[in-house]
Amino acid sequence: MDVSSIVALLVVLGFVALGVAATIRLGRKKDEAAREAEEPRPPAPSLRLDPGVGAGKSAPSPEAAPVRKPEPARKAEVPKEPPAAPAEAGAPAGREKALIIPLPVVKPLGAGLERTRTEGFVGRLAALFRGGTTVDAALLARVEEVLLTSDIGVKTTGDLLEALRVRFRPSGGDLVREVLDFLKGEVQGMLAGLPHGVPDLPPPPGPAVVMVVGVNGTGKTTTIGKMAFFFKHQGRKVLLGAGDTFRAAGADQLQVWGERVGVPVVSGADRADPGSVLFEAAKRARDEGHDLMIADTAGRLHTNVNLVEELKKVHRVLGKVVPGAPHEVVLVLDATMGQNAVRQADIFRQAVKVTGIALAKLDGTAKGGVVLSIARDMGVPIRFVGVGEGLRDLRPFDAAEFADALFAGPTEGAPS
Ligand SMILES: Nc1nc2c(ncn2[C@@H]2O[C@H](COP(=O)(O)OP(=O)(O)OP(=O)(O)O)[C@@H](O)[C@H]2O)c(=O)[nH]1
Ligand SMILES: [Mg+2]
Repeated sequence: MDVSSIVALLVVLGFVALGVAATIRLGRKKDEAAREAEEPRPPAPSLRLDPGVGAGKSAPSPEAAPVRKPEPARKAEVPKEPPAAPAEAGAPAGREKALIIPLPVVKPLGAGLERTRTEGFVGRLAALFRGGTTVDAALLARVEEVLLTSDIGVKTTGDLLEALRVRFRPSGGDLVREVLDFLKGEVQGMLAGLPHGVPDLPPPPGPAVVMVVGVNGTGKTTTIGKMAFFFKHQGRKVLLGAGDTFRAAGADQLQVWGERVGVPVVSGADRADPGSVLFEAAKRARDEGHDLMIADTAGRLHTNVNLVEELKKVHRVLGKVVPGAPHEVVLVLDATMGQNAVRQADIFRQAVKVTGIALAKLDGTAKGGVVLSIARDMGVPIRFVGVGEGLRDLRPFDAAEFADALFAGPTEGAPS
């Protein structure tokens, strides 16, 4: 075979190879098309809501993602809410990530203070100053009456009145706005001295232990559920201990919250010794690598003496399992009780050293001014405020944010 024949043969072989390759590719495309025709197309990507992780001050704007207003639930019922979506349990994977709209872990404070701003002392003060131009003795006397009959406490009443008398000088603008701005500055200053907000818990590996106490019905179990959600999104591995064995269904209620948040709950039988249930819970938290254990406790026993003794015992037991525990004792107060909430706290303060307050039900009351009384008269930092019954309805307390939300306009709803 001469050279030209060999070249011709190679050219022919080349064409044959190209033809075979093209046929194979065409075949694959056909297969794909056939598969697509057989399988239903995935639905167009729908937008999912994700709670995000930046709680508190860094939470995204509430306008970006409206939060459902929860229905009020009857006492001791766990309000219905779908369990946390998988995306809530951690960072979403792959393509889903681009479709997530961040939703704050916590609800904005403004909504929770609406009634205090309109019907409470802020609204009533605004009504007094509306249309006025000067602040005379007669007006100040009426201001005193409003403050004394509100829930801000005697000490705060005296201090605010004195500040208005001595330092407030209207500049001729809108008097209501000027007074509210002045009071905002005063309130911020009054609250500034205490380390409010999320407690400084020992960092992982823990477990850090939080003991939650308070009168029955104030919102302990609900607050624990919301706290578990909050701390889980801070990256903590949370375990709950059902130490309220006195009230039938107390443990079940915590169990429901545990399922909703996606954290384990250690509980005992009804009427089991709360010390032994919480001993077991703390031990499991320690041995299984949880870095936060939150203990629920009874709000009522046969007598207050029993209650005090039981809380003391639980406190001791937690310290036996985890040295230094409990690292935080949160007293849950019911904001709708106003000044009575402060008085009710005494019994718990006799039993254990309360290191922080969670003020529940701020959304359902015009008595939000009680925050000032709690912080100043009790001298205990406010850790969280509850603004509803949903997972996200717990807000780390920030004094500046509180004063801003409290004295923000408009106050048209105020009585005149
Ligand atoms: N609107 C509103 N309701 C709340 C809030 N916190 C709790 N609640 C409701 O208050 C009621 C009592 O709450 P619980 O968590 O059961 O109170 P508790 O202190 O554990 O009560 P006991 O277990 O009986 O001692 C329930 O209906 C809760 O849904 C809140 O921040 N806002
Ligand atoms: Mg409870």
